[in-house]
Amino acid sequence: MPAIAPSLALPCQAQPAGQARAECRSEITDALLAPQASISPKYFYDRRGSELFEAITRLPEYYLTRTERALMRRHGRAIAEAVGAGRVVIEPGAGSCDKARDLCRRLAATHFVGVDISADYLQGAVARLRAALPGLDARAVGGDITAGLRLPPDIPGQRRLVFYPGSSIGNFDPPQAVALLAQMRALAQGGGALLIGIDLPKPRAVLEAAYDDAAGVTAAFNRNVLAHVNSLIGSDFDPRQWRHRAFFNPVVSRIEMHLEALGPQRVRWPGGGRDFAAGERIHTENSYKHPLPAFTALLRQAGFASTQSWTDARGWYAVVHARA
Ligand code: AVJ
Repeated sequence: MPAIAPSLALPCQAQPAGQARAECRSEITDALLAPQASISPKYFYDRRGSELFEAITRLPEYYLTRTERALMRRHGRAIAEAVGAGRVVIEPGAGSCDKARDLCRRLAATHFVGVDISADYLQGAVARLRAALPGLDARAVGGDITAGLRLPPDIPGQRRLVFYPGSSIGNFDPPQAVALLAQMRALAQGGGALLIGIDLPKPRAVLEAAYDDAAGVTAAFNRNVLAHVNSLIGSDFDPRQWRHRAFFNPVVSRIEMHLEALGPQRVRWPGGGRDFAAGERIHTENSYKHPLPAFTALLRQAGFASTQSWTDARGWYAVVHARA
């Protein structure tokens, strides 16, 4: 499995100190020392990285967030009908819970479980959700669905809806995506379902602009991963010496993000280091753009049966409902 895919384990900052931390360290340094150096995209999201991602979602070029929101509004009634009322909504990577609020209201959901690595931020968001929807039993769970999730014991096992918006599934290579989807299906067994957002293939110029915006926010987001890695492993990357690169790779239908050394770089960390030649790259992210039929094939491989989907007029994005 390429090191670039977010590993199916907790990122460093969520690990307790000690041995796990050492494992994280070597996970990062092993990837940096591989012939093709890489950093997993899960390390984008420190505090600054999360803020930069929020800013990305508001960029004119980054159509994903607003296209998904418009789709969910436009087809809200049909989606609610397909999903059914009175659901237990479980959202991995819930973050601000903004998307969950509209959905839970429409579905008259009974329960909401937000799951996120950064539990502190999530607590606040879930508290706001509770205030907005007083009938909803809303909980915050710190953790990562990819690491095998443990839900509070009083969360009903029936009528669950796993909600995974935002096209985050695109960060995973197809075999890993299937493994993650299968875990979501296991979570929703017993009459449950998945509601997931995916970004679709579209003209290359549109895709590349979305990942290399004119204001340079995505470039700052990409370079910030080096500052985060510095704080995690004690390395001395100079983010200003690395250039943001984002391009569509049509062979595997994905956007790739890399950081390219502006000049020769000597990077050191406790116990090791690496020299990079001018122009050498560190691969930081893949963002797959599966055609809808290819994605439903992944869902079938993960064991999901019937699927129903909604797409915007331009065919840029889809929301898919799949029964577990
Ligand atoms: C959060 C994974 C959906 O791939 O579009 C945005 C992350 N990277 N700009 C995406 C991201 C660069 C985003 N996901």
